[in-house]
Amino acid sequence: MIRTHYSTQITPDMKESVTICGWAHEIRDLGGITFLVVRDREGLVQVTLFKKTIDKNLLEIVRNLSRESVVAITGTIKKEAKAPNGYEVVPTEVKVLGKADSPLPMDTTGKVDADLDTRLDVRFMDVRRPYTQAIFRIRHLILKSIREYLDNDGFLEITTPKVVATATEGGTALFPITYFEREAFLNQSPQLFKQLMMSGGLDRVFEIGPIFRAEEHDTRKHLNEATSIDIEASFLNNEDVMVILENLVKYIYMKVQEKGATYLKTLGVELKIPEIPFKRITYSEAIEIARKNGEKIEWGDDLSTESEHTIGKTIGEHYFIVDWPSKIKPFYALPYEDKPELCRAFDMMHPRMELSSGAQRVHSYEMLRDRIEAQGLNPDGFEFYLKAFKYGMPPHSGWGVGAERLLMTMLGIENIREVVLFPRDRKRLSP
Ligand code: AMO
Repeated sequence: MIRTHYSTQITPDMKESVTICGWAHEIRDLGGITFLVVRDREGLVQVTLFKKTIDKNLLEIVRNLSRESVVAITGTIKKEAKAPNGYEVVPTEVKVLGKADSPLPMDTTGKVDADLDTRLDVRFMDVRRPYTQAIFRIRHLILKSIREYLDNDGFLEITTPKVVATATEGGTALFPITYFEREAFLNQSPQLFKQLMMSGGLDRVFEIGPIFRAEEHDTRKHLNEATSIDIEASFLNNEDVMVILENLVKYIYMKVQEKGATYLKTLGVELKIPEIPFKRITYSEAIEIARKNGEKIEWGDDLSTESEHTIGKTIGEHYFIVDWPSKIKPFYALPYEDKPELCRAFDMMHPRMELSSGAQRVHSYEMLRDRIEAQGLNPDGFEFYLKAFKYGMPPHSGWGVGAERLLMTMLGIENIREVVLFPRDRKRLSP
């Protein structure tokens, strides 16, 4: 390996020679002294070349270096209170490993602002900015803490197919693809497969994976390819999985606060840990709040973005909307026995937007078949799914959370595209 240390692993008192690797962040030539600031994943290192004592060849290499070229610097450590991390490197060797052309397609120092489209076009460059990197560091912490939490709670991580034969979340938002001589689709949700595994006896499963939605609208909270965090659990009802969800959200916030302090600081975010239990309001109460605040919405309508905002403002913290009309929730949501017009579905909301949907599921074969038909779908297309309900399906419940929405609401980020490396939207298919 070329590198001996990341910038943050070096201490001012180190005696041994070190090799750091990174990008030429800044080069300042003051005549008698030349500073090269090298940036690696963890931070900045000041490399100082004193004209009087330094090897002429090294000085030439550094003076001719273009910004953002990749370098390996070997040298000794000198205490320097004014430098990042309190030390500077006096080089004995400078290698240029990857030369950068100039001018650069965007600035990486944070001194010149670039609009989001420009940044997304050269995302590899944008991710070099500490601000952008901090977002993806926190994304990593979120996913890691979810795996930790669910693993501790007895959930098995599974992976289900993304190329499928049927819709799950409504036929309109499907991406058709060619699968040899047949038509297939990109999966909208692992829904049917995670339920199959309840019949399979895995008892508690989770998946973190891509979902594809051919939604036409171009908004700040919709992607055409998103990351869904899904669970499914047997012998639990809707309330049981809501408790898992609110505990998980609190855990994630706590872990990010504990492990992500540096990145939160870079982003200028002060986290407020959500208090549990989250407030529960019924769908009818939600409609009432929206109407009282002037929204034109009828009982039985899905919540518009405006209504979500109005209700969110009134509640002011994470909350659940429960007891939805059976008609507007998918076929797999279980209607209440004593009031079948309502079902055991819930949405988990941040004041700004919906973060998750879930439900106790229908687990009777006959009822499920009827619900599929009632929603205008053809049960024949669901043969592979329905079969599992015929041969011993336990009662079960689950939910799906959008990873990007969780991240953007946590960090107060306005546009969902900021929190995906390579967003897919109505216009963007590359990079
Ligand atoms: P739903 O369709 O509500 O439910 O999706 C669950 C969560 O996934 C996120 N999400 C999206 N995020 C960004 N862009 C999109 N286009 C997008 N679509 C969905 C949201 C949403 O709350 N099968 C059910 C879950 C379940 O019942 O287990 C489902 O997919 O945060």
